[in-house]
Amino acid sequence: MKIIQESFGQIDNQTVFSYTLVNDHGLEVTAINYGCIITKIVAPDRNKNFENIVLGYDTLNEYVKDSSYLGAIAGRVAGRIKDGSFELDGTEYLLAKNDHGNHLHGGIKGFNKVFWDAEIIEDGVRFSYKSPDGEEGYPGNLIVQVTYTLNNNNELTIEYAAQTDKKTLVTVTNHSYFNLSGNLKRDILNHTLKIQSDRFLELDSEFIPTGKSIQVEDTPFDFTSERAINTGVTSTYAQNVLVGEGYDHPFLLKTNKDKEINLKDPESGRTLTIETDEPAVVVYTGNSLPSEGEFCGITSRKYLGICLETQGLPDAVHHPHFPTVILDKGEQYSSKTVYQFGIEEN
Ligand code: FUC
Repeated sequence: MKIIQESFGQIDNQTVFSYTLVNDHGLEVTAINYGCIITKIVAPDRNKNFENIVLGYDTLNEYVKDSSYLGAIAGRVAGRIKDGSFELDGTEYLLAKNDHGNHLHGGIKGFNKVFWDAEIIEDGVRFSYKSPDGEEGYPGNLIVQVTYTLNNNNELTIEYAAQTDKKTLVTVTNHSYFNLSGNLKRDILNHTLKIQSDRFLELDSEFIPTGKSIQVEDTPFDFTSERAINTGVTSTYAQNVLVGEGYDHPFLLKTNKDKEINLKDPESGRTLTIETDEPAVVVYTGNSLPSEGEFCGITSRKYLGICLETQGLPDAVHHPHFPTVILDKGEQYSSKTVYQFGIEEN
């Protein structure tokens, strides 16, 4: 294992560093201390071609301007909060509204747009950030740590921890767009996905959960056995059409023990297996990626990447029957997601 620290650029007279974790098989993960952004993951295909398998930019400036949350940590609360407001213990909190009158991924300047302190640790890097009381409207000073480690089983582990001095909301995730074809050679429509999930959350026209969950059986949301992404993209099923032809939905995860999510690119043979202790994964197929701009020389377009956002349920604060995302003073928020990069032989 090797860890390489380099300068990635400067904003406001502050240098941003990149941290590249390289394991003994040559698998590489690079992250920067701005937004905890994963800028690059280099993994082999079945012919041992090492290529980048996430959407990223070449320069810091492009990350500063980005509005697609490329590779970043989304928080304090990942996903949407209806009307950008909520009530806790009789007090109403007004959040930054950055998505059609709703709050999305932590607001205008969420965890994806701030500088994090970085510390190199054994096999990885730990980022920490102090989010002040009132930031983007949230109560409580929140201390957050995000730790990326890599091992020789080709596993990238992301561990999240947070503590607050006042009751607040927290559920964070990583917003990497995976594209296992390598160097964005193809879009993700022929990738297959498998998820141990019987139900997904119905969304309204603003992509906010209605509160109702739907059985996946006999719908394009049935990923209990391998299914190609394009079956949902070409479907006339209302929930697929609603989000811009594709998926942008929370799937409820059945168990904390089994391998829960499996993404595969049949052509390159690359696979990604995700294990998480979170109750849900939001599957977002890049339906709203812009049709201009570039990712390292490749023109942006719909379906160029897929996000698998392990997290608490979006808008949980407005749905008492969803698992809570409230963190109280004295409590510890902690969560872990493991990404294993593999190969399926022909
Ligand atoms: C995802 C989606 C949203 C949004 C954003 C960039 O997580 O849920 O719809 O477009 O990312």
